[in-house]
Amino acid sequence: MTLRLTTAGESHGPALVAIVEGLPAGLVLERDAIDADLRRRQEGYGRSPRQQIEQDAVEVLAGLRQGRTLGTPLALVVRNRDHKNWTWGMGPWPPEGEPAGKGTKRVTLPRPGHADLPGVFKYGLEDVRDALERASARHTAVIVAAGSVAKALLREIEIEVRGAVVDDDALHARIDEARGARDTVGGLVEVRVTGAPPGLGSYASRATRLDARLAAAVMGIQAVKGVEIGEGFALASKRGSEAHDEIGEGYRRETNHAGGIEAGVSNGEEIVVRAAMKPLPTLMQPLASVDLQTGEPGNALVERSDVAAVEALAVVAEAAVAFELGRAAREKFGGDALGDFVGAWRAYLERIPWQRTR
Ligand code: EPS
Repeated sequence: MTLRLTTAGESHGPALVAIVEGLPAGLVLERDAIDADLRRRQEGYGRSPRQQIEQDAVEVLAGLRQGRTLGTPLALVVRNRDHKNWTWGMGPWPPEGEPAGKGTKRVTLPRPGHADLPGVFKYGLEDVRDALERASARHTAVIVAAGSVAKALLREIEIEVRGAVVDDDALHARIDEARGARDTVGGLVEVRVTGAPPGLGSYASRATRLDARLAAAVMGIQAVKGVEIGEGFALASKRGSEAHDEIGEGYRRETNHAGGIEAGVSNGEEIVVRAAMKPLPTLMQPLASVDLQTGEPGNALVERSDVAAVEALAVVAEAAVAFELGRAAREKFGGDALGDFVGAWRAYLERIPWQRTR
């Protein structure tokens, strides 16, 4: 038993879609809780005016009846309100009538740092828009919706997941300065998971290691260029005696250099994942590029974009981590009905001598 997530959707297409497979039957989902997470993602400082157009809300098309999961694939949709301005340029079928609205002109000047150039080469495209639309971080809206569902599942076994920007008192000032300079900024976020028991994930293979899975899930978010677990890169310059967390009463640790994961398996301490976001690549003062149609030098595409999305990343990384934790929990505790899942978790906690609360 595992959780699976499949998503689809372009930034200015009709909607974003997520299908979550592997949820137990009988899990109560609250629309308001999912919508609250979607709003948190939109609220960060430095976002583009696009966020005033979008008021993200989840629609459920399958897998849920009267607020309870059926144990069948859960289909989630978040509509793009902006699509009404792009119906000619971004409709799924060949457009009719004269070009109107946005996205009607071919984009040929790839932005350094975005999907534009590698996407065009890889897929044999003539219009950069065919690459950038799917690569856009707009996609993260459905990651947050799916993560919100995973958080509901994790709460049943008393696991909480919370993302935040790493202490950065000057973040808003940095964003204002960058906006003034027609530039962009990145930043650091951290996700903390409390209540995870020891034993999630496995050292049995690369693909089952919890740290590898968390890193892949977080690195898979747009603009993330670095991920670390616990003290991560700083551990490289420590001695073993300073780097490892001694085992004490109740098999608990006083320190948490490892960030709650040893050998790819949760050890019962808080799980700590950090991510570094690069400055966003759409610049109002564009960098140099080369025109794909003429081969001549030119300035990269300039279009409406965010100055920063670090606060949004904290919410998206929280969702990505929650989904991976949910997946690891489904693998460990299984069960078709929610009660089977929770019962297996209780039985496991009775079997191990780990002291759950300090
Ligand atoms: C993005 C560019 C901007 C962002 C978008 C991500 O879109 P637009 O060009 O429509 O203003 O606003 O993020 C979202 C729409 C969102 O909801 O997060 C990009 O190029 O990745």
